[in-house]
Amino acid sequence: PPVIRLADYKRPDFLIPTTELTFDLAPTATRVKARLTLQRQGAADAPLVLMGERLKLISVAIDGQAVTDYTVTDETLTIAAVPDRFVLDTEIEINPSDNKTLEGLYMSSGRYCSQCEAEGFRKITYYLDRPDSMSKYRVRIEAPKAGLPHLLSNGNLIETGELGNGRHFAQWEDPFNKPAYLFALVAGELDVLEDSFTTVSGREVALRIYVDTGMRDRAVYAMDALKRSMRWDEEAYGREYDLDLFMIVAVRDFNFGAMENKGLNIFNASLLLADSTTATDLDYERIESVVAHEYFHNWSGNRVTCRDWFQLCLKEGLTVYRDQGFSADQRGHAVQRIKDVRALRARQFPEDSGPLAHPARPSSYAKIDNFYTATIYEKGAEIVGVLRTIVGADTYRRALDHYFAANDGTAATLEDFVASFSAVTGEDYSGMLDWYTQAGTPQLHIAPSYDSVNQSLTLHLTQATRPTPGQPTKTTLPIPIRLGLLSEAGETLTFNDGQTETLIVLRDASQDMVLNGVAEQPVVSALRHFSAPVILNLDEPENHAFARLKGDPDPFNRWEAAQGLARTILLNPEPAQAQIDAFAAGLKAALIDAALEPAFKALILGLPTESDLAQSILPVDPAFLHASRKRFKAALSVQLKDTLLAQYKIIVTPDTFSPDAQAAGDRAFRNALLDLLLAGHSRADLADDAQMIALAENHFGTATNMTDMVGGLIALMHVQGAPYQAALDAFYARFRHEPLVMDKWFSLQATCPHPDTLARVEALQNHPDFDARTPNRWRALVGGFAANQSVFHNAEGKGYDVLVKQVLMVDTFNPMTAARMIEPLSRFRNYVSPYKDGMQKALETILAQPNLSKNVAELAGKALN
Ligand code: DPP
Ligand code: ZN
Repeated sequence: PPVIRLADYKRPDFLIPTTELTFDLAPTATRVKARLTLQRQGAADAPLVLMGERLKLISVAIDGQAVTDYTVTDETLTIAAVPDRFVLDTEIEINPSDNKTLEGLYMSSGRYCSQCEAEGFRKITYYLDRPDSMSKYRVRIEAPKAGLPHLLSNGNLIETGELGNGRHFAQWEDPFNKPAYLFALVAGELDVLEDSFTTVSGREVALRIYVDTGMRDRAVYAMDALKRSMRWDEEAYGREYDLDLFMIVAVRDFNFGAMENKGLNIFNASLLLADSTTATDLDYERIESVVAHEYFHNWSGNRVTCRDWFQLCLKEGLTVYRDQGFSADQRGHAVQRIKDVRALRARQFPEDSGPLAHPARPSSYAKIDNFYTATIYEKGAEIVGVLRTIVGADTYRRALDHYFAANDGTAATLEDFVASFSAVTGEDYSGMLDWYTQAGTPQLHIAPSYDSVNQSLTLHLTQATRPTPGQPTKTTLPIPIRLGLLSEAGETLTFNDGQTETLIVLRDASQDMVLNGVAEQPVVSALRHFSAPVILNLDEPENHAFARLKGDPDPFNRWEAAQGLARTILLNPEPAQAQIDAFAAGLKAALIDAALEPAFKALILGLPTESDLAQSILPVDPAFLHASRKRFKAALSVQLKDTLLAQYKIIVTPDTFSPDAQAAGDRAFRNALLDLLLAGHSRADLADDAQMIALAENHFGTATNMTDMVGGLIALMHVQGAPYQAALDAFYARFRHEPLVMDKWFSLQATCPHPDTLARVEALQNHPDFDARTPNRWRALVGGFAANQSVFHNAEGKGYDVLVKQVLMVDTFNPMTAARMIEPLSRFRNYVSPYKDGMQKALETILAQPNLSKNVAELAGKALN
């Protein structure tokens, strides 16, 4: 497919100061009239070229005069000779009920809704559909009253009224300039949960969350999260909300998680609706963070938007960083950091080391939809964190205040963002731009050498980044390293006259750093709180990691020590018993440590996953990794049984459910304990195991919330057979009419790491409740399966066959969603045969398909290159 390049950026030839839209809604024939005021800012002879796709053009007029001299292609409307200032009227017709791309205007459960980011607005009307084309919008929606009582769009509701013939209208006006990707329209039958918020300056904002009829109670948590987000953004960033009304609508069919349309956020229902019987703690946690994320976009994204889609990370990286800060304040900094890093390593590190690696600011793309990636979002957030660590919290806040003030109402670039830091400090941060423009995860190597005579520690620091596609040579980056020292017994060691922690910024390829006053052979605790998104290689004997596990005051590095020790064992085909014993002892000490929170203990119990391990070894043999992990978990289960069981029994489930962090931490720990207990005790024919199986069945059977039900089901996966099937059937019987819970039912089965899962997934594709047109359901089954390392990587290639079939089928109607499933095949070169060849063949089969979408063609092509 043709490629768009950052280097070719040109500002638009025309400005559109105002945009007036009139919608006449009808499921198969919606009419959209657009009246645009246009002003030339480019060359005098530049034609007007508007984007438009799948639109049936009815009429065009300039300054009231019908125009017939224009050219229409599949993607554009061109009018060759136009005045310097004029009013353009167009009318088009679209078919929302037939729009399964879920971009533009479409229907979900009988309701109209829209998704315009990145380039969906061009499926609604002819327009300069690019983020630097900002306009003031007035929107009129006309529709039958029956079935469509609510007619919503951005901004403030100006007028509503009757049209006769059982029809009505609503008139909306958004006082803020915005790019087309932030436009939204919703119409339908909805229940509304109402509340209000008083801003820091005393303005009253009406808050409304619109949900499916009967679901109002499930929006209560999201409303609470919204109000906390609004307060937090005032306190942490000085950002106040700017309209009198803030609305959120939940829809079932949605390509993304959620969308920050000005004043009218639209959410995937899975990220908005929750109650204790249908949502897990993870759902609550994600709802809280996504509600915050979309709300925070009101400033980082809407008030200051992106000049072009290459700058996507400007709004996404910054907004993820902001929502992570919010979640950390709500739920605990250490636990949040561990979860964020775990997600970064699970999704971004693999992307950054494979054929789809791209910088946080890419230099070219075929479809921008393909760049809503972990790199843009998660690495983008890490880069903001790197900057903040380097300049410090106070300077960061001043720089952000400057950024919002200086760029308010504009479409900005990453240069503008970085320049705000220079503006407040007078220093040069251009090195930070390299973080945005360079792909690949830097490798940080630390070689410590201790001089006992001089009591000094020399740290030899080096950095290097491997080549990535299109970037054979790499530059060095500013890497902040938070560092402290421990004794081998795990006590904090001071250095440099009583210091306990220091921040080193490595800017060159190598640098020596000397710490003085180090009284004994130290254990280095580097990259505390994961101070930069790098891969750390630290030269040290193994007992040093045990010292950190035991006593590092930085909880992140304590968790990291356990991960590293477990990884060493898991990657060794024949680990020494002494190694396993030592790990079990270290783990036990952490589990019984009353000073550690349960949420942290749950995380420390989570051994590196098979996909984590796949990044630490070449070539990857998924069968070996699975067997190794299973064996190790079973060994720990047997060795630690008494401790695990005792801890399990200590945690009491309170009578009333609370979704708060502490209660969720207790549940997470209890479920992690159960999982490990069952990992080594799942044979019904052994008396000892029968007891543990009964425990898991009871855990599932008596669960009073979804978190514990899912925990019970996961524990029963170790058992398989009748107990597992009985639980699945009970779950289905109880929740078959709850779409969000049925998504879990599909996903749980698809992620079960048992060889029978392949046959199960093959059968589930034909289950009456499976529906590939609803992205949530499709991702639950197909995405869950593709992430299930040992099952997806089937030696006969049967797992790949399932994926190929599903991707090609979904690509015919929803390319954006289909393309996201290419990634699991992309790192085929890392795998041993026969997987390697099977994955490559799967990609070739996809690429050979006639009429492939640009989305899938771009990613499959890159993966094979
Ligand atoms: N901008 C959205 C988000 O990241 C994605 N469409 O929240
Ligand atoms: Zn976002």
